[in-house]
Amino acid sequence: MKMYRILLVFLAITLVCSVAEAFLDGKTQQTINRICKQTIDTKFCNEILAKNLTSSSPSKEDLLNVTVTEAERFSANTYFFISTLLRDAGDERFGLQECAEAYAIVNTAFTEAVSFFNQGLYGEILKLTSNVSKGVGICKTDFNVPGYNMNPMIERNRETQVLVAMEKLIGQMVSS
Ligand SMILES: *[C@@H]1O[C@H](CO)[C@@H](O)[C@H](O)[C@H]1NC(C)=O
Ligand SMILES: *[C@@H]1O[C@H](CO)[C@@H](O)[C@H](O)[C@H]1NC(C)=O
Ligand SMILES: CC(=O)N[C@H]1CO[C@H](CO)[C@@H](O)[C@@H]1O
Repeated sequence: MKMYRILLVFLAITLVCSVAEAFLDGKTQQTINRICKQTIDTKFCNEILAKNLTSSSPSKEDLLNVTVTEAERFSANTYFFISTLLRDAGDERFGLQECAEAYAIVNTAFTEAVSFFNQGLYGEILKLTSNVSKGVGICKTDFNVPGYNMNPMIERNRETQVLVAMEKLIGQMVSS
């Protein structure tokens, strides 16, 4: 009886996992894997696409749409996050102030990317990626943030780099 119950739980877990995995069709999942392997955080890249796609067989444009939309949302959120950190920052404000300036640049570029996407100007999106990289470079992470063991901007910068790499890779796919 006990064995049977364990087996049942195991089956239920397997079922839930396979349903979650099987949402995207095989070809789409392959494409996504190929894109995400070229970024520095495969898991984050996969999550962005898997969680936000609404069709199981999306077009390349759908992939780009999710990417530019999420990139803008992420950078706006990061800009807001930095402003909340600045409120509590003491003497070490300088690093955070630089990151705020950096993410103003990143956010402008990601916002522009959404606007280019809506106009069908996919090639223009590629030109903005250097602005994002430059912005991320301005946000140094060699300072302490009160309340954090590790500077939270390290992770934010990494995720921004993933998003801009995705815009570049998927933008090239769509505009070629
Ligand atoms: C992009 O995605 C949004 C929803 O996230 C949707 O409203 C819009 O129609 C999409 N645009 C295109 C061109 O597919
Ligand atoms: C990109 O960077 C250039 C040079 O710094 C700047 O002139 C331009 O306004 C930026 N574009 C966007 C959309 O951020
Ligand atoms: C609109 C929407 O569902 N956005 C989600 C996209 O994916 C990110 C990362 O997994 C989620 O945090 C968002 O909620």
